Amino acid sequence: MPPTITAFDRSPDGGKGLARDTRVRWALEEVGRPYEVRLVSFQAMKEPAHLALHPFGQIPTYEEGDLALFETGSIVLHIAERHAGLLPDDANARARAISWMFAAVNTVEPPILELVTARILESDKPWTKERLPLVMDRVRDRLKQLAACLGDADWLDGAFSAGDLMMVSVLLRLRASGVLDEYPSLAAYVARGEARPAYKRAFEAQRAVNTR
Ligand SMILES: N[C@@H](CCC(=O)N[C@@H](CS)C(=O)NCC(=O)O)C(=O)O
Repeated sequence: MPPTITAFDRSPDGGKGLARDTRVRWALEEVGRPYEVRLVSFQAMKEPAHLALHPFGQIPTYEEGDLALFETGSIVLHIAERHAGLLPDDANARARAISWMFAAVNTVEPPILELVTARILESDKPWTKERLPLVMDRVRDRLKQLAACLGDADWLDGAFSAGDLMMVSVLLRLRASGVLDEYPSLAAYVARGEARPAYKRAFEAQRAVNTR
């Protein structure tokens, strides 16, 4: 039985691939694992049946046999640990790739989410004008550090891994702000991720749902 993931029945981004089911679709495409998708409305996400799968009433979730997971980091790690293609065989390299997964969601994504919140959800608040430059500075600090780590390499640590998959997914949320273009090596890194056939399949699959 293929795993089943959940996704928005209509993503607020209209199919730009920023909803987090795209990361999970991408991981499944990278390892060549077919999957099914159950679409949920905002209302259904807050009802008991979905809350039993996701304590915070969000998407995506992942169900496979009697296993139910939430949180994209854990879902992508689960997929990467069970199928070849997203984590190196060498134990130390594997541990480093997992560190990059955590860094993506724990260190790089938080200031990016702050920026998205300030630009979109809080754009009409009187204090946003003053706050935005501070939030931008925090994002730029992280991008500068990340660009220094990447250097002129294609991927963060050797071959493409689940760490890159998570990092590219997180950075994609910055595109609309224009700040990613201030760091050409990171913009090129994200473009390399998007050019992967598995990413393209994942993107098209979520777009088909959101433009139907
Ligand atoms: N840390 C979680 C975040 C999940 C999340 O924020 N999901 C969003 C969609 S991308 C959601 O369901 N938002 C609706 C809501 O929170 O009500 C993860 O990585 O899975």
